[in-house]
Amino acid sequence: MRADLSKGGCSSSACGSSDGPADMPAEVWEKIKDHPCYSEEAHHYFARMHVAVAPACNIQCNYCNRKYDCANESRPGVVSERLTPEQAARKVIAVANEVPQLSVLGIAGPGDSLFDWRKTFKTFELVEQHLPDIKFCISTNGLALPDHVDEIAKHNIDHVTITINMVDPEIGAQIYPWIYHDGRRYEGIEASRILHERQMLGLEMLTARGILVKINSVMIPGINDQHLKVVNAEVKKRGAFLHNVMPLISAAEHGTHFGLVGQRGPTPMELKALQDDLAGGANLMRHCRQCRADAVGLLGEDRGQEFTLDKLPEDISYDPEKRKLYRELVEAERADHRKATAAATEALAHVAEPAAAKPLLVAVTTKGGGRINQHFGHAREFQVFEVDATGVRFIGHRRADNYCVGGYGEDDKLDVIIAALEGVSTVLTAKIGDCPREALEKAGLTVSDAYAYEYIESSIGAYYTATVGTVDAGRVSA
Ligand code: CLF
Ligand code: SF4
Repeated sequence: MRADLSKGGCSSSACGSSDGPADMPAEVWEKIKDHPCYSEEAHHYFARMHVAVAPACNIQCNYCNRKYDCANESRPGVVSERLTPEQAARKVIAVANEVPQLSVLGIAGPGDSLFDWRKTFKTFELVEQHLPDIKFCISTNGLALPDHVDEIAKHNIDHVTITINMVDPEIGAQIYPWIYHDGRRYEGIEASRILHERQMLGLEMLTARGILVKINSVMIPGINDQHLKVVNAEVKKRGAFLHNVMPLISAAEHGTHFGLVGQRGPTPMELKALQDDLAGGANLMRHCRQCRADAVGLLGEDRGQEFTLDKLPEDISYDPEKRKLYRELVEAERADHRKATAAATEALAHVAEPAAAKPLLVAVTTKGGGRINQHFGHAREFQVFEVDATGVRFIGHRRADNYCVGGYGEDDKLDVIIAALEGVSTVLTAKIGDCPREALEKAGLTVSDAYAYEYIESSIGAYYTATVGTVDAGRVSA
């Protein structure tokens, strides 16, 4: 079972709330502690699955092509297998039997979960009968939200995501060409005004009922990038629990309006600069992986292809044992991880000349469990952390194609990785071959496998302390 702790997926520490049980009321911690999107810590250990039961949508976003899934909570350019609520319930049981990390069932399209509300709620109703301990989560554009808040509360859906890209309809008109509301179609500024009012009303109604609301915003350079500071303040005022700023992913081959007109997405450093600017506002989520509407597994991994309809047994019953054992194991591991992180923070307070020490960006390769436990050649993404005398903070992930598939590397992929690591000074990994090590070092990066299988935060802390040196009885020792 221990192996499950490090199987697949991302891990990091800063999406969702990076706070722990001591930083919030017990009832809130209870709601987020096993939710991989709402708790940065939980995403090391717990998995979500989405079921694609809601295909229709009531608005048009300029970053969406209807052929594909809802790009509000999903990477554009991928299509999910549509399911009926009955098929979805069967799939949830199959996944729960095989993936002990599973803690959350989300409905994130492939259209809007609340425009197709009958299918969404029917799915939750069916799943509830078999897995009473799974958490429910939905993602919506918010237009139909105010009409369904009571039903959301009735189904114990504690987590709702609303995609809010603007609070100014003039900016909205550059993102949404039309909406369909109350039996008619609206365009331009009027469409965005209605959408904005419904989003704010829905947000207020949810928070008034104690439902945790995460806001997703798609960062679109030149359109809403600066405006997202205002969005952050407005949603914070209305009680949003988290704000997740996601980069626009835009390419002509996706066939979206933005893709076709050449609207670009932000670079990783532009995204980081905006997130840094938002510090002090609504809590930021930085570990979003822009999942598919049929994603299965830890964030950053996608096991959806193991559970396609043709692979699901007709008759299936739920066996809770594996998930129960896994949870017990995670409790112990989490406590250990927290202790190691606290010790690392304490040690960092003694680094030399903290005021002069510039924060370093360190990338790690991990399969989950909060440890540096992945071979460089197998990494599909890097977790990036910032470290200085005040501590180690997760700041995001950088996607990179597998450098090494089948035991050999490809140089052009290595170039992609080096470009993706813009701003990063050090890579900590479980193992790396001589050839990629030399290439990274030639590009100015420091590489180390000295912390293999150790916790991420304590390794980064130890690396930083060793690099910068500590102040010991008035003397600096490095
Ligand atoms: Fe799914 Fe979204 Fe719920 Fe998470 S995803 S409905 S809140 S269970 Fe999470 Fe995926 Fe990012 Fe969404 S990483 S796209 S934020
Ligand atoms: Fe597409 Fe989602 Fe926008 Fe609807 S809400 S248009 S499905 S991105």
